[in-house]
Amino acid sequence: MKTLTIGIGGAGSTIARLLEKEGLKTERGKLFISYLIDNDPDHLRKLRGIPPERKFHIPHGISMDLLEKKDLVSVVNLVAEEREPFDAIMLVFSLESDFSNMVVVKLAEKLKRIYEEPVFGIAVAPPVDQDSFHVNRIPGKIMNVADVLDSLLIFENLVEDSSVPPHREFRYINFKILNIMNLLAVVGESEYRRREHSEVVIDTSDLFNTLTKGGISVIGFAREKLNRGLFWKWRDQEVRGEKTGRILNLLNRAMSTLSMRCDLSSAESALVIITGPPEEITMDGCLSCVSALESKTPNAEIRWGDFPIPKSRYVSVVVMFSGIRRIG
Ligand SMILES: Nc1nc2c(ncn2[C@@H]2O[C@H](COP(=O)(O)OP(=O)(O)OP(=O)(O)O)[C@@H](O)[C@H]2O)c(=O)[nH]1
Ligand SMILES: [Mg+2]
Repeated sequence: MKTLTIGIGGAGSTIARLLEKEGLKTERGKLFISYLIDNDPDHLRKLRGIPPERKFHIPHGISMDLLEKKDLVSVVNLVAEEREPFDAIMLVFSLESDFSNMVVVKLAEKLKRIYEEPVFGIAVAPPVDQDSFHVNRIPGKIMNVADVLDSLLIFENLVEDSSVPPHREFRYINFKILNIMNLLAVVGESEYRRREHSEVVIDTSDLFNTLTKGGISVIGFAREKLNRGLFWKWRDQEVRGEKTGRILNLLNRAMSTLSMRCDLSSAESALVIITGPPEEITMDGCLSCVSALESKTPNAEIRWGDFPIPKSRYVSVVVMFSGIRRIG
């Protein structure tokens, strides 16, 4: 899947630039093409690697009228000149910032009038259990932006790994977003599609159909490095049950580190993707994941599939929930 990514505000533009710079590249070129919008021109200048013509400065405190009639019209006109074909538009921003939220709503409305492709949101949010002015306003802001987007995927600015120093926390979250988006983008890319090995093939339409409109979406990811020395094929004593156990264990880990804490029982849809070398992915493992999800999300429509990557040294599980109405 190729996405036209628009980073809005300080957080959004930093993440969008990371996606273009470190995001996957295939024969079709980069999977993320990024445009950056911010009210701080110095910040935009610092984000190297994105051509200046794809960076927009929108002055702080601009009136809504001017924003809609002038600045965002220029943004949309420039984006419309993009000749690379893409499958989705992705607006990346921080829910905390009023500036970003205003731009997202107005920009999404304009883009949806021109493009048939879905317009998704990727938002970072302050930890939901903090009691502050900003946090208390998050649910209202979610409703506001979720209304205009085809789906809103949220990442809490929360680092579960205590070895990460405070000044590296944003970087850690940004790389987490990068890794997850790379994985989602690769699903459906034909050169990576190994139909011959797959138990159940998953593609971009499964992804789009899971990302429902309204409410929020969250995602979890866990992986395990395979302990393979030289000649592992001859020495491999693992039995089938162990592989299934590993997959289920990864699912549980993925569910315990969801991108935002929320009430899963309200989810409308769920998707689980198992990746790794084909010999490590068992049908039993996949089906156990599906039943585990069924019990956690009784009302959700569940999609699943595996994504074999021959010779990969990792087995990983990605799980996504959408249409969630209750956070915290
Ligand atoms: N995950 C992540 N969060 C960030 C990053 N930079 C800032 N944030 C968070 O996002 C919040 C909003 O910051 P910005 O995106 O810079 O805000 P803005 O849209 O530029 O709006 P202003 O408030 O006008 O600067 C901050 O309070 C931080 O908590 C980043 O690189 N990654
Ligand atoms: Mg800023």
